[in-house]
Amino acid sequence: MHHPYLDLHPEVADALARHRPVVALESTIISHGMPYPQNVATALQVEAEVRAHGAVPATIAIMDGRLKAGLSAAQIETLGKTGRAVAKVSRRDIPFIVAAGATGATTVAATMVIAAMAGIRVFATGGIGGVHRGAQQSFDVSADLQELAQTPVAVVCAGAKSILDLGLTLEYLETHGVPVVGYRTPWLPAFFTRDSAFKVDYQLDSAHAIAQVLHAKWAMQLKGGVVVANPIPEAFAMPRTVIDVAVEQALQEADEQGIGGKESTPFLLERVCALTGGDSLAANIQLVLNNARLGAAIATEYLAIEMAQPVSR
Ligand code: PSU
Ligand code: MN
Repeated sequence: MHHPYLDLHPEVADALARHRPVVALESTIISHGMPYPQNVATALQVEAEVRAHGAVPATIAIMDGRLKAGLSAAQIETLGKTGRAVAKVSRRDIPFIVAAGATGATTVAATMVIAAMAGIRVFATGGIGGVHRGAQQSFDVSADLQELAQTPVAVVCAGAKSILDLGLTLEYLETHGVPVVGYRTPWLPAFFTRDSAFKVDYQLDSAHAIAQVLHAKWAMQLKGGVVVANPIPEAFAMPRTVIDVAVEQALQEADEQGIGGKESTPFLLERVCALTGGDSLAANIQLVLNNARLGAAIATEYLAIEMAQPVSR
């Protein structure tokens, strides 16, 4: 799909033109979600994993004012090495970064916007933003949730981190008509752990079953996306108590330092990572790879259904 502000990487353009599966990947996780150099290594490994499972990766970012679907390894290196000095771009920020000719790492929300522009329907990442704890006072609700309410992209994630209020996040998604699917689980995974105290709306056990729901939703022109929650592989899951202690401390530090707005999530991610040491980083990397594999499978199944019964746009 041609758009004057958007550059498709040749490999992505070719895949879309030939109706081959494409999986979108975000870049805030690279610049703001993991330390260098593991962030770059992980981003490249995730792309390789998508390829190994039969789809083409399209890592999304804004480079020098251009929206990009598909990056070179050098561009991924730049985003990872520059780290938090790269602008964190959510929906509201996109036109400012473009107008300034600047470079930005896209959140789940902004990645969905650009993926939809490119005609990409499936996106894999680590965790989505959500309703923050204490949102009753702070009003801190990630723009990711509102994006899921309006933009037709399926987001494969490992649930949401317990830095968030998972119950309120589910309530918000329900209000806005966004379904949460558990892949082979009835529980909402909480990123580092395979389950939480909350149930998902629907459990589906195959990529094909998920693709059928996506196709039905969009064929009926029901707007918005779907959250596909894929639990972290058992071998890499972390003890809940370890995570809980780190999250509590990170939240307290954020409160003491008056961290708010768009700084809140990157601050909490960094503190939880630092407080739990290398274990949580290793877990984080593995769950993203796991989501890349499921994303590739869903994109493949979706395309097969879409080829037989095109969604009228
Ligand atoms: N959760 C994670 N890792 C991440 C993010 C969230 O476990 O890297 C990033 C994603 O890019 C997500 C963004 O879209 O944080 C949400 O930021 P905010 O809460 O400011 O909307
Ligand atoms: Mn926020």
